[in-house]
Amino acid sequence: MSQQEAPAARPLQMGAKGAYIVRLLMVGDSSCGKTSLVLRFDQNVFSTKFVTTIGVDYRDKMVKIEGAPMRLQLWDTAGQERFRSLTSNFFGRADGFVLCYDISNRPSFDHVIGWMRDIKTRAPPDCDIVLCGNKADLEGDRVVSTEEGRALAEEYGVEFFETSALTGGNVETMFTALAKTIKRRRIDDVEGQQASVTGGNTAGHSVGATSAGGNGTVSLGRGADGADGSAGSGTGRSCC
Ligand SMILES: Nc1nc2c(ncn2[C@@H]2O[C@H](COP(=O)(O)OP(=O)(O)O)[C@@H](O)[C@H]2O)c(=O)[nH]1
Ligand SMILES: [Mg+2]
Repeated sequence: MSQQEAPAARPLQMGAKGAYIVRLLMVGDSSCGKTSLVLRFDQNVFSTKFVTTIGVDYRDKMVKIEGAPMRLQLWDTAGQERFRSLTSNFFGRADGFVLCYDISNRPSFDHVIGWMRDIKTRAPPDCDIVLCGNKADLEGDRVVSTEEGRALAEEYGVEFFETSALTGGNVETMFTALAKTIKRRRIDDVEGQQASVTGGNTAGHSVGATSAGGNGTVSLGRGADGADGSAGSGTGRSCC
């Protein structure tokens, strides 16, 4: 992937109400918490009920990212095989993906590879991805370590968060980070505004610390060895 040239990013579509339209798809195995993450982010609620998502659900969430109004369209897909061909029709129009697994469910983590393959074959090359290990509150049942999650994210060059829809930990941070990455690639870079951004690191995709007060377990890509300064190339440029 490091050999690949970065594809030209399309500008984000501007909606009628003066906000950029950002299509985010929730993908991952059934019951890893996709619907719960969307509900936590959108309404700040959590329910223990498992309501099967049929096909695709949709919610709108307005956010302001670094001054840019963005209408996040959250497409909450069903993880079951039988819906797969239906949901994958939506891939081609996505701006970003939240690829979820459940830290207490090993197969859901093993299947990340398949989901990633789907994204890479069907999604636009300039989409951004975040890998999201959900149910971080279930520490006692954890079977996927944070390091494994982070290592896989690094391998793919995508951002990584552990979240809990139950406690709300890191949920907003994760969505905001993805929106910020998309904003930088699809608005700032496209409009050639890097030079005017203060504080350096404009290419910066990534990451690390999104400002939104992440408690808990944010961790990203290349933090550990200080390599995250290498912004522009390779790793941070997630997709596809
Ligand atoms: N402990 C815990 N349970 C969760 C969390 N997120 C979702 N769940 C539960 O996991 C089940 C499946 O969640 P759901 O959001 O429907 O998963 P989806 O199939 O991926 O949309 C439900 O019983 C939720 O209450 C979480 O962060 N922590
Ligand atoms: Mg669901």
